[in-house]
Amino acid sequence: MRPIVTQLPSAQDLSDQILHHLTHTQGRGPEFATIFDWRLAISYTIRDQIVTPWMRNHRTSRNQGLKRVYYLSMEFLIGRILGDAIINLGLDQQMDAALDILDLDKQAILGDEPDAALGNGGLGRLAACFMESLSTLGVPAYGYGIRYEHGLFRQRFEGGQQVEAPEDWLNQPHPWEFVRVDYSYEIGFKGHVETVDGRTVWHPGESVIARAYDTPVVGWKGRWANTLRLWGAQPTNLFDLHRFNSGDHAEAAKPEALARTLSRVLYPDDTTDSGKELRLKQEYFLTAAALQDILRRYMDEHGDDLTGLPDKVAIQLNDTHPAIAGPELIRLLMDEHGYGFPEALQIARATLNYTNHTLLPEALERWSTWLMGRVLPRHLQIIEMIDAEHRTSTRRPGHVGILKDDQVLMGELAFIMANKVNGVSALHTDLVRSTVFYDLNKLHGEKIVNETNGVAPRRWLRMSNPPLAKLLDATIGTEWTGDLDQLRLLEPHATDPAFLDALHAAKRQNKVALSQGLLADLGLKADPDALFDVQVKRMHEYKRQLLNILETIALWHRIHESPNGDWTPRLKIFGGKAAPGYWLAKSVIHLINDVAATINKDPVTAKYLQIAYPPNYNVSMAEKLIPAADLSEQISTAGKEASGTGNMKFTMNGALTIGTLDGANVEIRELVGPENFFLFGLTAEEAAAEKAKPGHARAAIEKSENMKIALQLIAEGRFGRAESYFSVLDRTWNDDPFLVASDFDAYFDSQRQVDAAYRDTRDWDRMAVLNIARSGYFSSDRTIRGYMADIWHVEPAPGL
Ligand code: GLS
Repeated sequence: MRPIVTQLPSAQDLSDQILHHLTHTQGRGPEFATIFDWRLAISYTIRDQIVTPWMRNHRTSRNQGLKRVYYLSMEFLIGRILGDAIINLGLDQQMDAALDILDLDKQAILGDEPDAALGNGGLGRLAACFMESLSTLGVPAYGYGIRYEHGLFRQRFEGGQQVEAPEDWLNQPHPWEFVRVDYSYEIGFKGHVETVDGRTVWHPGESVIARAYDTPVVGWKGRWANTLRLWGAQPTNLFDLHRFNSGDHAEAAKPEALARTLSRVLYPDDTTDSGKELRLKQEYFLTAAALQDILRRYMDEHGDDLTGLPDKVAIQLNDTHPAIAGPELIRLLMDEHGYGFPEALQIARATLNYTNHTLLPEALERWSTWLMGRVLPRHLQIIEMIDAEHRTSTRRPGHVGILKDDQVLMGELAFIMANKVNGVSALHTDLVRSTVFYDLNKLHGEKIVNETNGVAPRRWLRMSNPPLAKLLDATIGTEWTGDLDQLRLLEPHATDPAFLDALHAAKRQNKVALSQGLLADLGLKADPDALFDVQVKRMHEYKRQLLNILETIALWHRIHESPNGDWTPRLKIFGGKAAPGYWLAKSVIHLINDVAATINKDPVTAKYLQIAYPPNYNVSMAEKLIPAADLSEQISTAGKEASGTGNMKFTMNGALTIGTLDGANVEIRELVGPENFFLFGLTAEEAAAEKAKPGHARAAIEKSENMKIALQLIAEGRFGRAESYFSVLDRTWNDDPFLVASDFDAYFDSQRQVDAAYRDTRDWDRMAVLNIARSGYFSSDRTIRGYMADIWHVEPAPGL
């Protein structure tokens, strides 16, 4: 492979450039510079290095007319950029030395960068990993999203309860982006549609400008960099000067405020359909801007004949959020470029693809035809045409369709408009076929493919876990970073005592670092030799943090019963945010915090059990928690978690999993070996049958001594006023839709097996090695190769 960054700068070069940017870009002398000034100067220095492969991408892709991938996503959960970019450019050692020359503290500099939190959870983080892998593999690609001024809210706890505060990452210069004033598109909403000389014309009643902000995303070894293009909304008329001059300042600024609302906030719901007009407008804003940009680039490079579009353009819709792309592309082809409906439909269908990320019914987007008709009147007409065509062509009138009960079903729309539809794990794809898209699968089964998710090993192993990365480099060489299957070379070391000691020491180093953080932030004194048991993810009933905390309570009770027993010391760590309106999830947060407050100050159990719930879980916190975990909690009700990606990160970092047969857990278990995985609980099929039994919750609770005790202790007010969690208790006894009770005993027993296994340190470490060694499949490079072959039919740029 030809290295493209031919000459890496030396430490001295870097330190000179940093000083140059400090002076000439930041306008500060070193004696006055703050951490922030230094961070910006360092970021500009690193950005300069990315520009070379970035320009090469533009030149090569354009000159050679390469096919491109366009990834449309309402979320990109990027996290911090600087550390990842340094690693990918291969500049970590030089940068360390440069910072030594300048006498700067690397951790303080990296820690000063705010997380770019333009996403809620797995779906958004997957998009960020995909962007990195596309660059690593040298595939010409653009990510398109929204430049939200406020990313995911900040979480803090007051009296154990979640309190949300706005996030403010753009309240300071963002050194990674380039504003493209020349790439601005007008986006219309509302208004009316008329036919003039046989052509349909949409006269929008409102419009805003979408302006491009580009962030380069550099791949491993700095060979290639793609663009993440985020759209910011601008008013079409900045200001009502007449009004302003007449003294009505607030009123004069209204058009601007209205437009900006569009890109102001990320919707904080995960796996629910918010169903708000603003959300529909945001989705259209992203999609319409992206499609105008894609067509402009295509016509610049290939001329005005758009029939060849699918040969040069593959568009991926990240869930249904950008599903309006189908009707919008048809609209552009028909109304702006003069194609007839059948041809436009055919071009659009050959270009678009759709990933389904969830089966939860509340997450399947539906818009009332009334709202769709009001906000996007022309699109509703086109949706009606697509629907009618589909019913006719499949000869199934009245059967499966996009329009049902005065609603537009966005999943059906995305499916019908897609060339390929994919699920995100083997089990999930099977369930896509047999449940949500049962009818469409019968009609178009060939469309559905599986692409099991993956994560970027550069960020999630090399960057976030330096002790382990160093050990891997020393043991199997460095090539694993770009070819994660090479982790297999570790297997023979699973029986090598010296290697096991070194692995244990690497894990312990991460646990010590985390313990120091927990002491500083929460005042919690953790024992680094305790089992670190971690559940971090969004708070959602189906993810069953409740199961985890109830098991903790039952365990606490058991330790009290025999305080001199041979218990395995454990630190239970929770992390995650609840959507602000999701009251049940918020009650579980409250419960966990109250239980933690009680247990952590209990002198009888202190040696054996502690709980930590650091607030504001985000990408940066994940980078600290995951490398320090011994046990990964993946305990969702089977059939509910489409894939999970945290589960993969833990495995790669040498944590063992306690989990159900859900999402990608199934594949993790198969690959690492069932003997190296703590399995419990009902299967998806059994869970569905159990749920159908009347009174299943009460029956299961009555059977479980441990669960009864846990519920009773809560009801007695041992952790706080029982009324605080009344809704949780009531739902558990009377409904329990996610089968906490049915799986409780199996989970409790499995945890005791974990206790026993952890006491045999050598054997635990051996299992950890096998988990790492067999995790290569979960690289997002593998996932992207799958999309390239099965869905996009695209090749890396020549020479990459
Ligand atoms: C999600 C699923 O819930 C996760 O299981 C999955 O790993 C992720 C990426 O495919 O997508 N769907 C969703 O709406 N949010 C998610 O995180």
